Amino acid sequence: MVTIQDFDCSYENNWCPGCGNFGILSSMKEAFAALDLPPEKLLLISGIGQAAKTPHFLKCNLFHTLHGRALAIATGAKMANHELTIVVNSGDGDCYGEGGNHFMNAIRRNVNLTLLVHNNKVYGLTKGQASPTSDIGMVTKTQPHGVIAESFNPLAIALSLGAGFVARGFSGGGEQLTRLIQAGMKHQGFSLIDIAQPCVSFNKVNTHSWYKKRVYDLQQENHRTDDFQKALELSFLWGDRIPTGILYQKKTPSFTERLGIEKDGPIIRRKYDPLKLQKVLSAL
Ligand SMILES: Cc1ncc(C[n+]2csc(CCOP(=O)(O)OP(=O)(O)O)c2C)c(N)n1
Ligand code: SF4
Repeated sequence: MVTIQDFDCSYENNWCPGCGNFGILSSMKEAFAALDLPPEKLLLISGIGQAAKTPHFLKCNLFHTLHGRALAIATGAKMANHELTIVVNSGDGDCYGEGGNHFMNAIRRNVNLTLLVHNNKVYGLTKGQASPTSDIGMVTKTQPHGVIAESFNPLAIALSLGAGFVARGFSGGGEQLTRLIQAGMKHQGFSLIDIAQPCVSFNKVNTHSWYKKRVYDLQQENHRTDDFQKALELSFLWGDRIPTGILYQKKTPSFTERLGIEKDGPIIRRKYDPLKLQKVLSAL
């Protein structure tokens, strides 16, 4: 039986005390153990940032790549070995800014992986500049007159691109966040969990207590996760009430199913045949 301790690692963690990332890390370990997923079957992939450091603090396979490029690497890894369970940790800057193009195309392809976006609404690692999800008017050191661009809405964009699992979590959500991560990982296709995460050092607006007053669980309202129109409506709800939970879920063929590569087993286990390559090259 897999336990939480199987993912423990001794790498030094220097996130600020009180950072929302700690709650996400705990829920990840709990979800992996609850799914009875052995560390060797799990691959964590991340880009650059405070959120992207998360895989360092877990004992399993990991690939720490370039800023914004985690989903591109994850797509390749899934093609090479579709039997691996892949989880991507990304920040709102990393995923929706530098990696925005990869975000859209991973959804369109329906790559079977779980994307956890630690959304603290700022660039944390580089000390608090505005990110794509900063609210209009937000004052930062580099936007002293307030952000002038409209905020990026990841849930609405994911829904409009056909994502089959779209959810919002809260880093202080404890058991609910663990449940969401488990559900996302069980979903056969692309799953997005955008996680509201306070940055205690650089976001003095969207604090832990600010979220505590506003977040509510969609399960309490008997939300139907197959209602696309309702999900789209909920994706725009941000203010006094912030919905958390699964907004929308629908199974469609995943990337590797569409490619038809699953039936012959993972590519990494197939024999290399130079003659086949020669044939392809000579036909060019
Ligand atoms: C191509 C590139 N551009 C910029 C940087 C500098 N940089 C490193 S981390 C970061 C911001 C990360 O912010 P976010 O993804 O929101 O994650 P957080 O640190 O808030 O968790 C930036 C701009 C970089 N490393 N590479
Ligand atoms: S700067 Fe913000 S995101 Fe980074 S560790 Fe500190 S609180 Fe967390």
